[in-house]
Amino acid sequence: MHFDELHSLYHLPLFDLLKRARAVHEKHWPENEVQLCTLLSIKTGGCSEDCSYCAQSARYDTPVENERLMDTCSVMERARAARANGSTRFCMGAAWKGVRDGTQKFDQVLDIVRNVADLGMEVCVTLGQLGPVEAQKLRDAGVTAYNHNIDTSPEHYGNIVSTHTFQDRLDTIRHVQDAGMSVCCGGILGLGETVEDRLRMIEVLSNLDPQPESVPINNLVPIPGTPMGNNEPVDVFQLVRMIAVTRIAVPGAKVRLSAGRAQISQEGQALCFFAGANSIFYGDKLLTTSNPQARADLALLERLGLSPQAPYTDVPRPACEPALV
Ligand code: SAM
Ligand code: DTB
Ligand code: SF4
Repeated sequence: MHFDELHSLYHLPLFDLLKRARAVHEKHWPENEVQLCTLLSIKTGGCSEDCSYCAQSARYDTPVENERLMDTCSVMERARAARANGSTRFCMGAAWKGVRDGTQKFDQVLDIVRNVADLGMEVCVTLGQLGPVEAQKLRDAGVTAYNHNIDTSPEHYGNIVSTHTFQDRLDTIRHVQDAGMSVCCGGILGLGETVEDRLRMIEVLSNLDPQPESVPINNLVPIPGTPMGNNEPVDVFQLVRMIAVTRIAVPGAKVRLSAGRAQISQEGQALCFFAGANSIFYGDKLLTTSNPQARADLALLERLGLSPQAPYTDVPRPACEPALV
């Protein structure tokens, strides 16, 4: 969609915008379901990049303790627990600039992916930049979706990151698409951007070909010690408008109400679901920050008459499940 159209939609009276978004939502997503995704940080902190919102950049003194890449069996334990709790998508994040074929860490990630893929959930990873070879190997190992956010507008990107470019992000997304994985790509609200920046971001997302399979909308979780640590929270009605515009611009995507949900009231979240959000991160922790309690989320969905997207059940036993005696 073109920026001008997005701009007109965004500035409609709120209820008119919601009505438009709702019609698109009901056409594409009539089931009243919300996808539950569990996140796990498989390698935490010590990242070379300087993304000014991130708890895991080595450039800032944040409360995060660095942790090495997890071993396959420890990841499997967490993945099995996520599946048992009803998650249908398991997303693993690593604090890296990117990955390279032929390195030990990439081989280890491929081993993790092969094992998690056997559990039958959707498998998403976010490892930073990829080339075509790495993308193909991840796909062959069983990755279904790759998360790589553009985070903000092309114009604002240089104000929040200097160690890689907006074009680098687009190049990785292209490699993911060429390898046949779904793209999960979205952004963050609250990085000191204007409403126009947010709409430019949606313009770029909606013009990806094919459009992303999922669009995470994160609200900045301000991290002490980062340049964005004292940023003001985003107004909830601006968030709702952004969700609605995203729903209209990328109608077939899961729109994921992502980081920062713990800071949004239940009423605010309900409006986001009404506006078109149909996926959340589920479980008490995001990568390094907290998320609402799983029980509270299930209770909220029930009160709203929404159901968790049906979990996958028909799966083979995973390779490193402990033997029954
Ligand atoms: N290193 C990889 C990368 O940058 O693509 C993957 C991990 S990175 C933590 C994944 C995404 O999490 C970022 O693109 C950003 O959208 C989101 N994120 C990171 N820190 C955040 C924060 N403090 N608040 C909200 N979203 C955040
Ligand atoms: C995404 O867009 N949000 C998730 C996931 N993709 C990897 C990450 C949110 C991180 C929030 C801050 C933290 O916990 O460190
Ligand atoms: Fe954080 Fe990813 Fe940026 Fe590294 S590349 S600082 S992990 S957002």
